[in-house]
Amino acid sequence: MKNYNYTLNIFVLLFVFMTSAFATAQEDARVIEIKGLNNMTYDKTEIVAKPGEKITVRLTTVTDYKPRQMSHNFVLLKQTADVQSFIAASEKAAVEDFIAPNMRDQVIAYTPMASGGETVEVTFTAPERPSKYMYVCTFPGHFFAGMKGTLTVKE
Ligand SMILES: [Cu+2]
Repeated sequence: MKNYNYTLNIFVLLFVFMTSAFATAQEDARVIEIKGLNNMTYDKTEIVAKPGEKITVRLTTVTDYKPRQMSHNFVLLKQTADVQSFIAASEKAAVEDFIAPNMRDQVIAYTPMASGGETVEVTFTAPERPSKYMYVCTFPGHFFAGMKGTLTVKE
């Protein structure tokens, strides 16, 4: 019985530690909710952040189509990114969840693909440099259908 209690205490301590660590990580990031829609757009195409602000983007895909027909992600690009090349390569990278492996250095942050009813998220630090940064969906055809938006960093 003594051993049992000891083990239980360890688990309780571990649980408390993990949940508090998780809560802290979530609390200091501002959550932006975005929906990926059936018509290949985001319902939010403008995000404004302070330099260095911690942001969580939470993307939910709203569609009745099958995952292979309609999924969305959120990919925030660096200003130096070659957008056309990145999109072209990533659309072909289905096995890598549509992020071209050799072009990850062009990305600030990205979520996995979310199919209908799924929610995915990514937490990142906004760039320090005030400017505009593009975010895109790399599911084939979606960028050219207009699935993009702008993160504006300003004081
Ligand atoms: Cu999409």
